[in-house]
Order: sequence, then structure tokens, then C-alpha cells
Amino acid sequence: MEFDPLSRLVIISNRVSAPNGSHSGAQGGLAVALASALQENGGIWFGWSGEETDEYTGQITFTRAEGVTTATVDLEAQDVDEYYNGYANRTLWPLFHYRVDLAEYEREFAGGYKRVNVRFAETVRPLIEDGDAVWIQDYHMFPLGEELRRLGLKNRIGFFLHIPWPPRRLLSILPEAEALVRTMFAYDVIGFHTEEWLSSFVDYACHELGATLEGDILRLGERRVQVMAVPIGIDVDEFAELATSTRGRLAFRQMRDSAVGRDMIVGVDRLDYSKGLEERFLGYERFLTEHPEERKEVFLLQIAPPSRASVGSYQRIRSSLESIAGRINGAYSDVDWTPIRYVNQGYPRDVLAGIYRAAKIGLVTPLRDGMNLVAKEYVAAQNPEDPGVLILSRFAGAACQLTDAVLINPYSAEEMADAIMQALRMGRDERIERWERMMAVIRREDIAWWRRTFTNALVRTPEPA
Ligand code: ADQ
Repeated sequence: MEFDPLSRLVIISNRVSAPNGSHSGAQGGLAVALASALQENGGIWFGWSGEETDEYTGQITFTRAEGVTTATVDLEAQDVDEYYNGYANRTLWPLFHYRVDLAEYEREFAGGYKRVNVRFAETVRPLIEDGDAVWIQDYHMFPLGEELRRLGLKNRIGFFLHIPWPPRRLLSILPEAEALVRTMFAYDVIGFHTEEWLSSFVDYACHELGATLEGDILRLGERRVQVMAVPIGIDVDEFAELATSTRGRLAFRQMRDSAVGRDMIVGVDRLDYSKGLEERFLGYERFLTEHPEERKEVFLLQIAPPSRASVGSYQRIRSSLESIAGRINGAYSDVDWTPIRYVNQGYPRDVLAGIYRAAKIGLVTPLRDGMNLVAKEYVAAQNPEDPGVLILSRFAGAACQLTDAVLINPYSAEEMADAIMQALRMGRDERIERWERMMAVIRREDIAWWRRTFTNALVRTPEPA
């Protein structure tokens, strides 16, 4: 069954990205996918404006562009501190990426998180009409569905988690774990990227709360929730076209020229400790020490724009990376060669696509990642006649689909060094075979498939009595 054309969609996420008419693909794939869901079905995209205000009023700013209506609200500085920088990014993000050592537990954070979710619920409630399907995104808003139910909302509500769900024993460390998981039973459908994240959620619900699973339906008391694994994808053709667009080709040529015959290894990530950047630099260093004959034959381009700069752990990872890159470059550079080019800025997507295409190796080594779209973008950008090799962490959700990448344990510098050598030596036939199999997967399960699979499940579920 296709999405019921009469159901409008109300999408709710922390940040909202209105279509901007850009042809350089400046917007991320997720933003484009959600916008096109709204273009097809009509509806509204609601969230935080990213701006602060002295006092929360719930005043909504509406904009309409390219058939998409967005509705945003400003938050108080204390909300941003406690809800966004606090509970979302200092408590949930590290814990859900298995970084128990970095997670901070403060009652003010939990209180601010709840307060903002109540505010969002009260503000968005009047915008939701009978028959609308509501689709909530990500870890900033776990309890929003329950707050909407408290306000009497009977509509179908779905939730998609973009990050991993941690194993039961790890989640138990969160003081609010049980209450948080109980709120999830307000949803009709919950989506995860992989079976692994899904089964960790089910494990907690069954063993700690006494829920039961029948098929894909999880029951707790009167409530029934459908759980599903739906890996997010990319728009493969669009990305491949970006790689050969005018700016993509220019970026490709500039990279090839500046490589002066050396093989480029590329890494592209938000500057985040979950992305395994320190381990990546150390694995690359291991490769340089084990293979001195290869030293001047390769270089690593790491593009890592800073994110969440007001959170301490992000400031620490930034300075740690600068010192590791500085040390490696100090130890190995020569007058005509620098082993690591480390760049702290973002690039337009067409430029990125050209850079990916110019790289012999895509090095994607997160310690833990819900999916990882860079891995898929790297594959989509390759030249079919002479594709590069993707080296991918086993601990990225993407590893479940991209089994033809060279899969590694990112904690092992030796495995990373071996994988770089294997990729550099890999013949063209093997590279093409692996690439074709990966392309088949990312084409089949692309971004349109992801959103249709989820929204179809959401509208199929009967509205709660
Ligand atoms: P992220 O942690 O942000 O997303 P990822 O999936 O790799 O990670 O997506 C990042 C996006 O930002 C990609 O489209 C990439 O091209 C872009 N990007 C990264 N660095 C860039 C740079 N220097 N310049 C320009 N663009 C850059 C979260 C989860 C992931 C999950 C996604 C989607 O952490 O696991 O895959 O959501 O669900």
C-alpha cells in the first residue's frame, strides 16, 4: 500500500531545513528526503529555529518554499544549555555511542529536556489536524510522542532514531532509562537503522519493563508498537551527478593536480569523537611506519568541520586531533610531502563529491555510528571504470549493507594499516566487482525507499482507539 494521499505528514525534528533551491546540493540528503515527503503529501515541518529568545512564547515563524511549510520556534538560553547542549549532546549522544566515560548525568539536563519536549508538544499540537500522520526524528525528542498523547492526540505517531541504540547494560546507566523507554510506547511505529539497534531496544523493553515481542509488534500493557529496521540511504543518482557536475569536476581536477601522482586517502566527518578520528590518524601512522617504501606514494586528506563547539568533550577532541596530526606531520614530512592534510571546514556537496571521486581510498572508521552516509556517498561518487576502495568500520550501521567494503575494527591500528595496504594493491577487476555490488545495495535501499518504507508502515497502523 502506498502512502494514503489524504494523510498529511507532520514532521518534527530538532532542526528544520527549508528547501533553498540550491543546485549545488548544499542541503543534506535527509533534509531533501523529508522535504520531498512533505511535497508529496502536504503537511508541516516543525522544530527549533536554532535561535535564542529571552522568554519562551511559543511564537511560531512559518515559511513556505518549494511546496514545503516549515514552522519554527526560538528557545531560551537555558533550554539550549540543558536540552540541546546538555541532555541531548552531553548525556544521550555519548551514552548511545557507547561512550559511558563521556556521558554526564545532571538532573538539570534531564529537567530541561523534559521541559523543552513539553513546550514543543504544546506548541505543535494546534497545528496537527485529524488524520495527519506525525513523524518525529531522533534522540532530541524521545518523549515528545508521550507529551502529545497527554494533550489528547489520537493520531498515528512514528519515531525514527538516527543514532545507535545501546545495549541494555549500558542503557541501564542512564538514571532516567526506564522512564525514557516507557515513553516510547506512545508511538505506533519506531524505526532504527539496523537489526542490532532494534534488538538492543527490544531487549531492554522485554527484560527491564516486561514487554513482549510477537513478530514485529512489541506490547506493553495496552500499548502496541511496531518496531522496524530501515537503513537510511542517499539519492544515489543525484550524488553521482554531483561528482561529474561542473564544480565536482573542477574539485576532482584540483585534487588530482595537487596530489602530483600520489594516491589520496580521504576522510570526511563532523568533528565528533564517535567518528574515530584519533584512531584513524594512528592507524594511518602505523601504515607509514610499517611501509616506509609507501610513504611518499600516498597522503591522507581529512576534512572535519567542528560541531557542538560549546561542549567540552568536542573542544578536547579538537585539540587532541590537532596535536596528533601535528606530531605525525612533524615526524614524517619532507620538503616535498606532508602525510596528513587536516582541514577544519565544511564544503558544498558537489565539491565533496568531486573530492571523493579523486580519492583512491575512502577511510570511514567510526567507533560507533547509527548508519554513516559518507560511506554511501563515497561509493556513489566513484568512476565506474576505475572505482576507489571503501575501508569501513564494522561498527557503523552501514557495514550491514556494505559488506563488499574492506571491513575493519577501527580500534586496531594494525587492521587499519593492513586494510590501507590491501586497498592500494587491489586490482581494477576486484575494485569494480566490489563497487558494483555496493552500488546495487545503495540503489535498492536509497533515500526514497527509506522514507516510503517508514511512512507506509506509519499510515498502515490503525489509529489508536
Ligand atoms: P552524522 O553523524 O552527521 O549523522 P553522517 O551519516 O555521516 O553523520 O552524515 C553526515 C552528512 O554531513 C553527510 O551527508 C556528509 O556529506 C555531510 N558532511 C560531513 N562532513 C562534511 C563536510 N566537511 N562538508 C560538508 N558536508 C559534510 C547522523 C548519524 C549517522 C546517520 C545520519 C542519518 O550520526 O549515523 O547516518 O544521522 O541518519
